[in-house]
Amino acid sequence: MGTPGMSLLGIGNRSDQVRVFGLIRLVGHVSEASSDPVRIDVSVGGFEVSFGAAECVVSSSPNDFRVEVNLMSHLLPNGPTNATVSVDFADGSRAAFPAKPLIVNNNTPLGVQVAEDLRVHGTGPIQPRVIDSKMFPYEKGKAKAWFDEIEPIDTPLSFDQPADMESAHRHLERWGFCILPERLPASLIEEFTADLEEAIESGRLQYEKGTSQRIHEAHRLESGRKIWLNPEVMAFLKSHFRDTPCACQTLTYVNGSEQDAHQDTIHLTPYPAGFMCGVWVALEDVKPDSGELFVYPGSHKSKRLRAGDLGLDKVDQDYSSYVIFDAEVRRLMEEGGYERAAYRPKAGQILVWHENLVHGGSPRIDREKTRLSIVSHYFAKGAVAYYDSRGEAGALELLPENA
Ligand SMILES: O=C(O)CCC(=O)C(=O)O
Ligand SMILES: [Fe+2]
Repeated sequence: MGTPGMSLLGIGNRSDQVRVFGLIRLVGHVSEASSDPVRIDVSVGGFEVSFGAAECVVSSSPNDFRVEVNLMSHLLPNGPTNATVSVDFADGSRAAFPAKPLIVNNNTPLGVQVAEDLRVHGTGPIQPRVIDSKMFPYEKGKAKAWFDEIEPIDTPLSFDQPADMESAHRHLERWGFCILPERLPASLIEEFTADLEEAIESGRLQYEKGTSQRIHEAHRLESGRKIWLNPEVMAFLKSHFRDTPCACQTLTYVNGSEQDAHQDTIHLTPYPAGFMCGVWVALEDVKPDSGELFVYPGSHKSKRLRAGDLGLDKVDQDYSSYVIFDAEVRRLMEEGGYERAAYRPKAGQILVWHENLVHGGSPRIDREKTRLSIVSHYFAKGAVAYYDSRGEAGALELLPENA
C-alpha cells in the first residue's frame, strides 16, 4: 500500500494566498490514494469540524481527488492562524495536508457586523464545499445595506452623464443604476482593444469570432486590469458601499450577450443583500439593433430571487433549469409595471448597477454590428461573496493599497 500524495492547500478564490478576508475556499489535491476517503477533519482558529466525503470531496479519477472546504473567515480571530485538513481513508489509513498559514483580516465595520450576524444565525467558520443562501440571515440579520433602507430622493430618469458624483449616487439609489461623470479615456480603450485582439489571435483568451460568447479573464491583460481596478470606479463604489470595494470578475463581449432579463443576485450573491455592483463600460459607441444592454429602471426594488427558494439545484455548466428563474423575472417585471429601456452609450461611458437591478442583452437584430463592452462585478470587502447558482465562494481581488 503506497502513501497518498498530499498537495499544499491553496486558496481557490484569492490571488493573495496568505492574507485573507471574507469567504475563502481551501483546496487540496490527493493523488495515488489506495482507498476512498471517508472522513475529512478541518481545524482552524480553535474550531474543529469533521465532514463525510460527500460534503467536500470531488473525484477526478478513482485514486485522485480534490478536497474543498470553505472558511467563513469573518468568524476567525483577526491575525495569524493555521488551517489543517486531514483525510481518513476506508482502509483505516490517515494523511494530512501540510498546515496552511493564514493572516486573517476582517476589520471593516461591515465585516464586524456580518461576523455578529453569522454567530447569531449559528453559521460556523468551517463549512462544506457547497455554499447556500440558507447559511445567511437575510431576513433577521442586523447588517443591512444603508441604500436599501432609505427612501431615495426623487430624481429624473436619465442615461446621460451627470454633472458630478453626488448626482450619480442619487440616481443609483433612486433607479438602481447610474452613469458616472467621467468616461474611460480613449487611449485606454485603444490599448485594451489592441491587447484583446492579440490575446484572441494568440489563443490566450478564448473567443469564436461573430458569436455572443463571453470572454472571461480579460482582466489578466495589463490594460484589462487597469479597467477592472479603475480608481474612479473604486472611489465611487467605496462611497456607495461605505466599505472597501473588491473586484470579482470581468466579462468582455465583442457582440451583444442576448442574455435574458435577470437579477445578478442569484449569480453574484452578497450577504448582506445589496453589497455587489455591476459596472458596464462601453468600449465603442453602441448602435441600435446591435444587441444593446437593457435595464428595467427601478427594478432593484423587486423581490430577490434565490436558487433554493425557486427549487433550483446548484449548477456547473448547464443552466437549462434556469427557465424557471427567467419566467419568474418576467413575472416580477410585469407585476411591478417596470419598463425595459435599451442603453446606447458613447464609447467610454461607465454604467453602475445595483446588485438586484434587472438587466440583460437585447436581441442582435443586425448581426453585423459589434457591441464591444466589458462588465466587471464588485463586492464590499466586509460582505460574504458567493455564487448562489453554483454554490461557490466568490473570487475577490483588493486594490494593492487596500490589501
Ligand atoms: O452585457 C450584457 O449584455 C449583460 C451582462 C450581464 O448581465 C452581466 O455581466 O451581469
Ligand atoms: Fe447580469
